[in-house]
This record gives sequence, C-alpha cells and structure tokens, in this order.
Amino acid sequence: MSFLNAFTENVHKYPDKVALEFIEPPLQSFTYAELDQLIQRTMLYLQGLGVEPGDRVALQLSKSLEFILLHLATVRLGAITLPLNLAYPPEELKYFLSDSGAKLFFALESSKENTKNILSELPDLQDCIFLNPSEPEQFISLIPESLNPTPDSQLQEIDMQDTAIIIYTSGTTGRPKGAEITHGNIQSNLEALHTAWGWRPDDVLLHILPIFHVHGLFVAFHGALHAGATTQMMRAFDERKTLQNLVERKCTVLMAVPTIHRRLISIPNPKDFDLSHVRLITSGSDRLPDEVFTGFQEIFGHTLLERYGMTETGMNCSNPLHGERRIGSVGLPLPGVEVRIVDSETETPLPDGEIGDLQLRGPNVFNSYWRQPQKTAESFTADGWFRTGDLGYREPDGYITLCGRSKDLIISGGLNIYPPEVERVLVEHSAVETCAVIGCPDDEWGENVTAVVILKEGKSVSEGELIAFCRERLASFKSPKSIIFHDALPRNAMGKVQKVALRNKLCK
Ligand code: MLC
Repeated sequence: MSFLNAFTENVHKYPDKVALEFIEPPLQSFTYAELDQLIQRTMLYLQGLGVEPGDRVALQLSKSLEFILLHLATVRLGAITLPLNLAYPPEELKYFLSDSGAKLFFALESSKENTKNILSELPDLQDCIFLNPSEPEQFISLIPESLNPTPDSQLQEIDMQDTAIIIYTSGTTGRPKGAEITHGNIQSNLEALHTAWGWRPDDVLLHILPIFHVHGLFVAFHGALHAGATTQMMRAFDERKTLQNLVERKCTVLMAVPTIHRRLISIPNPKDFDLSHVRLITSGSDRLPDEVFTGFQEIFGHTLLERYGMTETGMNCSNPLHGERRIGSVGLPLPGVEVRIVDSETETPLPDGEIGDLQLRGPNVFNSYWRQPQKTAESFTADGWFRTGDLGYREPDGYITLCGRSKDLIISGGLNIYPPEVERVLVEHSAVETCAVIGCPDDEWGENVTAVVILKEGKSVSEGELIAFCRERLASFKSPKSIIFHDALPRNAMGKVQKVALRNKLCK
C-alpha cells in the first residue's frame, strides 16, 4: 500500500486521459498511462543509482517534469523525497542535505557553480546530478528506455507507517527540523479532502503554487492525481496569466495563498475575467484577510473556501464546500481530525468561545521530526495531541477561528519564517550587538520580516549592507525586508525580549 494506490487505479481507469500538462514552455503533456510509464522508468533509473527503501533523495529543482518523476518514483520505491526550496543558498542547503543524510541530490544545472563547493562536505551524499528542465530530453535520455519495469510485486511492500517525505520546518529554537510525513498521513488527508472538497475526475486544476511545500505538492497536485483529474501546471505564478488560464482552459479548481488572492483582485479590470465556471477556489497557508475574502466575492462572485493546515499535519480544518464559508474562520475539522482548544498553562480543554492553544490528533498528524526524538516528544502531549503553536477558539457550532500564535512565527506570502533563524545570522555580523526579528503587518505579504538591531558601540553598518549580509546566508524570503536601528530591546524580568511590545511600538 502507498498513498499512490489511487493514482495507480486511475492509470487503469483513465489511461488516455491527460494527467499532467505543463502549459508554459517547455510545453509537455502526459496521459495517466504515459505518466505511469515515465515514473516506472525513473524508478529503474533510481534503482540503478542504488536507491533503496528509506534512502533520502533530495530535490532542489524548478517546477518541472523532472521534479515530479523523481519525487513519485522515489516514494514508490519506498524511499523518501526531500523537497527543497529553490531559494535556499548553499549554506542553508548544506544543512538540509547533511542533517537528512541525503544519498542523492538532484539540482539545477544553473546552480552548479554555487552548489559544488558544499558537496565534498557531505559524507552521506553518493551522487549529485545536475539537470536542466528547460531541455527535457536531457532527463529522458538518462532514464532507461526499456519498458521492463520492476513489477510492483517485486518491490518491497510499503507500509503506511513508512516515511514518504521529509519537509523541513523551522523551530522556535535551533535549526530547522525535518518533519517525517508518512504514506498513511498523506493517504488519510487525500481521502478527507477528496470528500470534503468534492474532487471529481472531470476536475481541471490550475496549478500555480511551488511544489516543494505541502500546499502545492500534497493538497493540490496529489489531490488531482488521487481524483483522476487533470493538472495544468504554470511553471511560475503570474496574476494575469492565472486569470487568463482559468478562463481559457476552463479550469474548475484553483488553490492559492492570501498574497496571491490579493494580487488576483488587484490587477486592473479584474472583472473582465469571468470565473463562473470555476467550482472551487481555496485559500490557505496563512490567515485570509477579511478584505480579500469580501473583495474576491465582490469582484469574481466566488466565496473563497478557507482551510487550515500545517506541514506537520497536512490539512486540519476546512470551510464546507456546501454550507456557510464563514469569514475569518477556518471552518470545521476534517473527517478523522480531532481539534481541541486548551488552556495554555494547564493544557485542559476550554469551553467554546474561549481562546487557547489549538491541539490536534488524527491520522494526518506526522510521525516525528527526523532524528530529533526530544523535539518530537516536546511537540506532543502525553496523550498524543500535537501542539500546533496556534491560538484559536471554537464556536458553539464547531467552526474554528484562529487568532494568533503562541510561537514566534512569521508568515510571509504563505511561507513560514522563524525569527531565531534570522537572528542567528544577524548576530554573526561584526557590527551587531543584539537583535530581535519581528513580523510587521503588511498588505502584500501578510507580514514583513523586520529586524530590530542594536549595534555594538563605535560600530556602524547600513540597512542595505545588513540585508545583503542576510541574503547571502538565508533564502531571500526569510531575509529582513527592513531594519530598524534601535538603542535597546524591551525585556521582561526573565530577560526575554518582549516582541509584542516591539511590534506595537515599531511596526507602522
Ligand atoms: C517571494 N518573495 C517573498 C516571498 N516570495 N518575500 C517574502 N515572502 C514571500 N513568500 C520575494 C523574493 O525574495 C524576491 O525578492 C521577490 O519577492 C520576487 O520573488 P518571486 O519568486 O518572483 O516572487 P513571486 O513569484 O511574486 O512570489 C510570491 C508568491 C510566492 C506569493 C507567489 O511567495 C508563493 O508562491 N507563495 C506560496 C508559498 C506556499 O506555497 N506556501 C505553502 C507552504 S505549506 P527580491 O528582493 O529578490 O526581488 C503550508 C501548509 C499549508 O504552509 O497550510 O498550506
């Protein structure tokens, strides 16, 4: 069993139906049968490279057929995909490859110069293969032509408890942790969303998100494969092209983050685009601002369906497909997912309407953090509830509303950024005495990474220099967008920086 079983069934049910189409150059289109054959050839290729169940295969590739084949072949072999954001500079990349003990690393040809220096420092890495997805023949020529794939019966049986993917998420302390997501986690979430969102084989998904995150990979792409639907992939997001494609290609499903929805309603003359044939437009990965919810309704006549998820858990709650999509609320727990709101100190359940810590339990909740038993243990209560770090309350009719975070997380454009990661880099600068990184409210990104910096006596550095320093060491979306030079940081009696006070005082 694997979470790809429904896909395999769909290969038999709809062999000639288009499963995946890249609608931007290089143009590529594959039926379910063709995609399946390519995956099987890629499995042979990976087996030839020595990939065995449990091995980590790291992918830092653009949104491409190569990424998809390598990922699907890896998980079908019982090995583990490690999808990596393209924005990671070599320093961050080295950490992910070394911490995960990746055996193989597939990267872009264009990143060779930057990447090659770190490779010799990775003892577990057996091979690094550079690909150029703008020349698809390159990869196709690498994978065996023979259609003598290893019969499924000869493959090691995959257990639903086996890890399929590791996705790194940052933590409140220390370096990012790899969340081990099992086949069973993904399978249960696919089934829950299939029912909740009414996925149909005749759905056409317009795919506009990155595929190295839970949202674009599991919820959108795997959701479509699971349903026997067609995915039309844009290689990069563009607001006008998204609306054009939705109309011209008669797409029925779109999934996005609030920053994208805001951009869709902000283009000139958005009402020129008639989206009445689209049956489902979802929003997630960050809180949907009320004005984007109502603006979307007013302009496109669509009520966005807001849902709530996390890397560690997949999707947890969703507003209903039929029924009230409540503004400001993430809706009801998905089938099989238990949600409770507890007192932050005692962790005992609170009555409806009271704000507390949101905890989760269910088959969707990840297994563990890779090689971090202590951090894993700290993330769960003794009776198995996952501490999400989100604050919220439940209304009497079961709808859940989120209202902040107990953890110090910043969400920018749907991407999570933990301040300690940025602070750790800033204090490496010779002019910086100390600093605090906060998220300031921002119309475009939701929150802007802002660093409040105290300089060492007699030292000076400009805002531009400090930002450039961070961008060399951190992905650009994590690097501060602005720096505020300050005299001192407000601290509580324990010496901990009071970030709420800083935000209230310094964010415009
Ligand atoms: C890009 N930039 C960002 C950013 N994305 N800055 C802050 N936050 C972000 N999220 C910056 C780049 O660093 C760059 O800066 C400039 O914007 C242009 O880069 P780009 O790549 O061309 O940006 P653009 O294509 O406009 O991307 C914006 C976006 C993208 C909103 C389309 O961020 C995006 O696709 N976000 C979705 C992320 C996502 O899928 N999250 C799901 C996580 S899973 P400069 O200075 O170099 O020009 C999860 C669980 C769940 O959270 O529930 O779903």
